[in-house]
Amino acid sequence: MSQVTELGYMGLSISNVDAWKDYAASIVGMEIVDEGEGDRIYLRMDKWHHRLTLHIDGGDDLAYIGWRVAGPSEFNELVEKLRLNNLDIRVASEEECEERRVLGLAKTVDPGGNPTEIFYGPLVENWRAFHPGRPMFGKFTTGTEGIGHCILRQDDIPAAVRFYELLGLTGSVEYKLPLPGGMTAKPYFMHVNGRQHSVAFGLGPMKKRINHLMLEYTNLDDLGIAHDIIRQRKIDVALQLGKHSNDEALTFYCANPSGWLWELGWGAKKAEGQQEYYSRDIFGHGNEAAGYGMDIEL
Ligand code: MBD
Ligand code: FE
Repeated sequence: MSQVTELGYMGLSISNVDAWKDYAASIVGMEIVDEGEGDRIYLRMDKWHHRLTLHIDGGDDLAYIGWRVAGPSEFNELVEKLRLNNLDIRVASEEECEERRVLGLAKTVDPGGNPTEIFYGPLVENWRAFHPGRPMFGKFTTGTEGIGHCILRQDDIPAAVRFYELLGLTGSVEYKLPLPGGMTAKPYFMHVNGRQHSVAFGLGPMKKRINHLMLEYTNLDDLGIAHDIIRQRKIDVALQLGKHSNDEALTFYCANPSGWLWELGWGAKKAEGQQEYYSRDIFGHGNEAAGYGMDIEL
């Protein structure tokens, strides 16, 4: 089937590499890999060569998002399907594949203008144990569920839904949230594997391409320790600890050194087949630091 299987990797534009190394490793627990290229470092979350690439180019935003497909025939089918739907998609050179450490790669842009890559065959360094940047009780939840989920900027919601449905994701509105001024936010959540959602959008206008990246720990204590360190260091928390109604994950949202959010979580339930919607979260998620595009009452 020509559909993506997981949110496999992400490229982030950053400016302050020292702050990012400290944040990713000492707080969140990722493994830093520096191969001496000078313009980038890699972040490991499991045995893959990397899951995140930090490009030191001053952008402080999402650079690209990488969706995995199973193998070459699924890759060819999906590229063909996107072309038949009038999308501009370019199959990348061998050099570009090497750069991403994958066997096959194509590049396009989603309707929100977010650079989007389709790939198969990531380099998995099975011989190199994941070595967290700080002691961890458990691991990051990846495997068949990808690295996590993200909220992306989309100006044309129906166009975004069509695009992600072409990639093989399904989903729709999962919340109706009253906004000040009598408006209602109706965010969309879409999934493609066991993760309750891999991509979401429709929470309102955004300054950056990405509002947040959600990462999940397998062990609650790793979330607690990340939360302790964030609080000790007085790093901005946009949404306090709380539990979402859709994925039932215990999460909080903290600012990263590029000024957007990472949602750190634990305990998400798996995607279900039938549609539901909610008008609030289960508990918590109180608003704290403002200005991160999460000034909504959940
Ligand atoms: C999420 O992961 C989220 O970020 C929001 C805003 C609502 C429900 C689940
Ligand atoms: Fe989220």
